[in-house]
Amino acid sequence: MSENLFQRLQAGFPDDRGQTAIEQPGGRSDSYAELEAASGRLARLLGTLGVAPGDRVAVQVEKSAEALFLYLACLRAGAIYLPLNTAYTPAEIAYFLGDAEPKVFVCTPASEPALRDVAAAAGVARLLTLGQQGDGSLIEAARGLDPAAGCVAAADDDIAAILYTSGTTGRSKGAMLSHGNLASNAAALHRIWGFRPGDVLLHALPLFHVHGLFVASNTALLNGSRIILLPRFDVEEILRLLPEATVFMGVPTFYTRLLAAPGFGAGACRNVRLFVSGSAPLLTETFEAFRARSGHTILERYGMTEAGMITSNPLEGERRAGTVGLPLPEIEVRIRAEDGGAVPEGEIGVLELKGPNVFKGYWRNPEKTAEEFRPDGFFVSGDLARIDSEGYVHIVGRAKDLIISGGYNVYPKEIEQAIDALPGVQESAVIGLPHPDFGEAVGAVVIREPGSTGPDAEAVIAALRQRLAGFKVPKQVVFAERLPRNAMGKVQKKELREAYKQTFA
Ligand code: MLC
Ligand code: AMP
Repeated sequence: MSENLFQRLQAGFPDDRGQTAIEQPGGRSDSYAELEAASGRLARLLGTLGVAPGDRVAVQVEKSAEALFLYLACLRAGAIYLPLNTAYTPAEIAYFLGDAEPKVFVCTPASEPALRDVAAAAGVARLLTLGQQGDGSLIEAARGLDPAAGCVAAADDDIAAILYTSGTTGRSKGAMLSHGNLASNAAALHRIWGFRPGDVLLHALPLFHVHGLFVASNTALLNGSRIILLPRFDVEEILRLLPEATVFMGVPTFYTRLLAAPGFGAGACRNVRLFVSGSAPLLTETFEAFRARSGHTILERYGMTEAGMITSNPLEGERRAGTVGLPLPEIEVRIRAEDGGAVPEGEIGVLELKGPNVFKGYWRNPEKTAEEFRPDGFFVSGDLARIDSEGYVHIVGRAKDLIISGGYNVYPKEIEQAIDALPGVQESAVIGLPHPDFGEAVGAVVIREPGSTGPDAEAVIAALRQRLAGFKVPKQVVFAERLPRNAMGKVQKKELREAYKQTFA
């Protein structure tokens, strides 16, 4: 069946459209009727701005009901939604706008002065603003427009969203996700996680990544659920609101922070039926401490931007610590050597996958797309894994040089390039180090040019802050005489990780 994702979600909206769709604690609640009307007005607005199907709409805004309505409006208009992390600096935004060439860019009223020239330089036709309280020129411009906007037809392969994901070369690539990709993944999760009438989602994830936007929001909307939308993860707010929820999703940092809160226990979880974790490895000790403290077994799943969700521990049946469970329906996974060759059963190799969830390629980058697919259509994840005799997938590491800090991906190459460009620096190596809060944190080992006395650690950090999102900036910068290399001249990051592993202990 080929249908716009919005229509497929709509099929799950409650018959009584007066029921709550989005509740913002301390703010407004919007019913499903209001969600349809608000996204309709915004879809109309996109039309009046000349946005045609296939045009990109880039968005860097704080989390709000309106941000979700804008996403839905893009679906309805056939536009390609392009969400951007609020932590990105104007220098980073310049790259995304230049690469994606959106017709419209929506930013916050506060960031507009800094982004006006960036948008103009990228040739963006219209710059609009959206504040966290629904303020700004976007909603103003949509006021009074006809809410009955309808929904353009979309084929399964039509692109619904582009999500940028960094690469090992240091340049971000836009992963193109189609209506069919997102619809199939939402339907699969809805089914395997047993979504049912009355489910309430407590939503504390950002809306600009797969986890918060597609896994959490699409699945809950498809269920016609009430979504309690928090602007960010805040332990006190979670403890206050968790008793109203039946489903909660988070990155492992959410769970370690909950465990660190004295007020957290079975009482707070009394109505929750499902805790989901993903985006980074959940430590077995966290899994077990959570079970002991709350009586709940966290369900860990595994996914990535290019493919949405790939595997999940079962809802019924054993949820195994240290595993990411079994492939979702219609998704095939296999383990291969890095060169694509066979690997004996049960051994470690690179996880490859195929299914209706797998993206349509990188935006305007057919070479990179071709590199990451096997001739028989399997996508190479870059994650090292093994599949045990009962089919459970264990993610044991990464073939790609990637750090995952608090659920955000950081590609060392990008940070190394920024450090190496600083005066007085000869070279650097950026590594992920164990961190009690973020799981992994970014650390940098810097080699100064011979005879150079600067920069010092503070200067490196200050310089990087100007250019890079805060979560990418190293939490620790150390200096060394040289980097360890193998006979081929390749920096031995494993050795560095070993040497500095106690940094954040
Ligand atoms: C914030 N900071 C981080 C950070 N988040 N540093 C390292 N890693 C992180 N993840 C830094 C900021 O730059 C700032 O530094 C300081 O911490 C405080 O910022 P904050 O915004 O107030 O932090 P906080 O609200 O505590 O955020 C932490 C967090 C957040 C864990 C709640 O990072 C988060 O929501 N993470 C979830 C990411 C996510 O959704 N991932 C899904 C990707 S999808 P300074 O120095 O400037 O003060 C995907 C596919 C899949 O991976 O399988 O799901
Ligand atoms: P992203 O590019 O942000 O979509 O991040 C995807 C990456 O996150 C995957 O390739 C994995 O390396 C990692 N990831 C996601 N879920 C898990 C998990 N449950 N366990 C371990 N790694 C995970």
